[in-house]
Amino acid sequence: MKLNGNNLKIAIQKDGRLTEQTLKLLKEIGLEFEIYKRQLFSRCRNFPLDILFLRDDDIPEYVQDNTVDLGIVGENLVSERNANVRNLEKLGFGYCSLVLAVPQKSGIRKITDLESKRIATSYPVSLRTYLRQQNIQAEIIQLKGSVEIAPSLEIADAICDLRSTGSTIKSNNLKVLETVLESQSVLISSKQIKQKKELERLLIRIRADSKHRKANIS
Ligand code: PRT
Ligand code: ZN
Repeated sequence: MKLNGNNLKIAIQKDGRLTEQTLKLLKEIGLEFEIYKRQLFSRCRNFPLDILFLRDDDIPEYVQDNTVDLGIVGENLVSERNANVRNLEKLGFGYCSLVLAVPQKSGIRKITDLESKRIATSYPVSLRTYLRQQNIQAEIIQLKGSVEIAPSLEIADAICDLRSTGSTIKSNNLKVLETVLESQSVLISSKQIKQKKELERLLIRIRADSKHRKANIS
């Protein structure tokens, strides 16, 4: 099976924290499709849409470059990539915050104490922007994963990482100093979508669904 050039293309996370709820959302709005293992994409039976399964890291660029029309990712990733895309709708799942945290016994008690300190993160762009706004000069140590163990390895004085329940921060004897940004999953689109009518039809369904979900929560 090949991608259909006339169909809308949406990129979603293949296998991660957002996958289950993203698929649930697509099913809830009435899209009919099957997923088989190792398949790179699925075609909807009842809507001109192809669903591509990708690493979340690649989604903002794919949407920006118009390789795909739409994507579902965390807002944190959209800002980290400075992606030139449209944010169409917040989807109400995948909530987390990017926070600065320090060891519980650290002498760092306020943001300005971070001056000249080493901060480990997988989000260097967001952190750099934040530090610049706060007028703080610090050394950014970029790590791909396991950022929370950097202080106990003495390679950093603080970390800047995503937090949802807070249990990772706690179990690593860290405490939150400040929130850099709040995030949830978001529907993004390319700025050059051709299938405007189909997009509008899809958006109406997604907006109705997220309204319904938000109403159930409150
Ligand atoms: O394989 P792929 O590249 O697609 O996935 P990934 O491993 O890069 O990303 P994944 O699946 O971990 O996260 C995808 C998105 O989920 C993120 O970009 C966020 O938008 C969102 N999200 C929500 C989170 C969290 N909550 C979260 N808690 N992403 C990561 N975490 C990590 C955090 O980095 C830390 O290690 O969970 C740990 C902390 O969790 P708590 O609950 O202990 O606070
Ligand atoms: Zn990723």
